[in-house]
Amino acid sequence: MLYKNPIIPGYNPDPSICRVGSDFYLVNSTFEFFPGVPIYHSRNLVNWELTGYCLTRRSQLELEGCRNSGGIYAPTIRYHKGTFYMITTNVTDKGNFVIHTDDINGEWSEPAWIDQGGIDPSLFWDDDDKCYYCSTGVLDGVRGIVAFEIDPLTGEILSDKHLISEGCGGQCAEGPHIYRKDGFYYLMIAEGGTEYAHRETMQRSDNIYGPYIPCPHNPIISHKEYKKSEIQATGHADLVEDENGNWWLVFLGIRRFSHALLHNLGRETFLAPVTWDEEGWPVVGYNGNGTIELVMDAPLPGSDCADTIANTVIDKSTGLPLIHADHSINIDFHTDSLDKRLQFTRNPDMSRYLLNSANGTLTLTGTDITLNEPGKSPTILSFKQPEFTTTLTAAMSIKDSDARRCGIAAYYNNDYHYEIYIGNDDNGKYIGFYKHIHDMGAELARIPVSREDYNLHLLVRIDTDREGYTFSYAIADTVNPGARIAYEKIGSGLNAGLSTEGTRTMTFTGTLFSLFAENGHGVFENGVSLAINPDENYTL
Ligand code: 6LW
Repeated sequence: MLYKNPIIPGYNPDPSICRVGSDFYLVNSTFEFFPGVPIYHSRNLVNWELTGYCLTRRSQLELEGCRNSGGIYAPTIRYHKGTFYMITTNVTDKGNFVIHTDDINGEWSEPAWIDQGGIDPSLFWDDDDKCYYCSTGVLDGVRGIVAFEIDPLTGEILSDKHLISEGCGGQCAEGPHIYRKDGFYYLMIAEGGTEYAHRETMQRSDNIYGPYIPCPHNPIISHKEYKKSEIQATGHADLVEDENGNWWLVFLGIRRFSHALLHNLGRETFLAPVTWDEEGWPVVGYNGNGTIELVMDAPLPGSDCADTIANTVIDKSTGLPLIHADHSINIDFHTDSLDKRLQFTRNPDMSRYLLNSANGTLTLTGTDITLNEPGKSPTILSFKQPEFTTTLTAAMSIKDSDARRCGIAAYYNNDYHYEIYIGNDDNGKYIGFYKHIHDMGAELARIPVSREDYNLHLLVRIDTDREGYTFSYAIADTVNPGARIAYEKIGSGLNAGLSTEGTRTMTFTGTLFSLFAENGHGVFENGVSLAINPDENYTL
């Protein structure tokens, strides 16, 4: 059965996965964004639904003053005897902590902090039910992967600490996970750093504390030498076995939007089938060299699940069955609670976000914190850009939007964003377009709104492709952006200006579409839609 990578597109890095019966659960890192650690659910590893978050309370996730790409680093999700565990690092708070729940769709516990530095913590239960912790760390001055026995409910350390690996020759041994198979302890690690040298290695031992021996064909996955591939920086993986005994690897990767070594969608979640060779070592994918493709053919699980039945189509280019995944987004404001896909930047003041399900409006009340401010929580709600070629449409009330600025941005962080907005100043209302890259920011267009149009609506349209973002607008007496209306282009910005490689500090996130308001009210009407357009054949 064919499927398309990435399976969870857009800024969804550092994936970890577990299975309970026929249900797969996957989590990602979220850095400065709140709520933290999304939980995705699937039965076929291709159609994923965002069901909620692990960190939904400030007592679990303190992001005050969090730097860009601070906060929540790589998580691990595991299930053991009726309880789910999620362990991760808040680099802005007290470091590594573990939470648990018996209901994956309910509330999670308060953090149990762990007296161990480093990042990328993981948990492993041995056959005797003992639980072990591993993460990056330094022991007796040596940097590598540290492991010890732990109480997964309290975070109490129950044994001496052991340095079990310094990696298999790459820098930055991180993202460790331990698995038990055929009498061996397998230790899988990301190495090379999360950029273009990223790769995944495997080792094994008959003792959990080692010594570990490396897989003879390490790295088990790497695009370091696969320069022609759109997919790069593959690594930070997790393994899972399905009910049919087939194994799967989820891992992060990036997609270049052109031949340049740049990516603007963030590190995304990819999937590859895994087989085990005669010596008991994992083989990732079918290329025979640890590389993967955007379209892959594999024995996906859940062939009889509703999602597979509903989404199986015939792939035109091969004539083979393919499980389609729809990554378009339709956020409706005629609801009593915010769409789960919307996230805040750092901890929000919820009094500044008001949904009115009766008239289908979302009112944002902006403070004097603008999009440009570092380390703060502006009035902003964002969802992830999942593909290169998209069209966003939205509507705003001109008369009710009295904010200094309120509108919609293509937003990476406070240093990198392009936005169209309703502006209010002493001369009245106007439509503005602004770009901010590094320490350079400018309003590049300002179009006055005539007073007789104050009762009309601003229709916003943002068209994206592999080059950039084109912002257009219309002033109309409808809130239906799909109505036959002439849109006027107001400005554009390049993907390159919102790419991770170009950020002035090391960042780990990706471009979002963001509703925002500064110094007053921004009233958004009906909802926000993001259509996915065909991505014409291109050669990198
Ligand atoms: C994450 C580390 C990494 O904790 O980048 O891809 C860090 N690997 O393992 C932030 O995502």
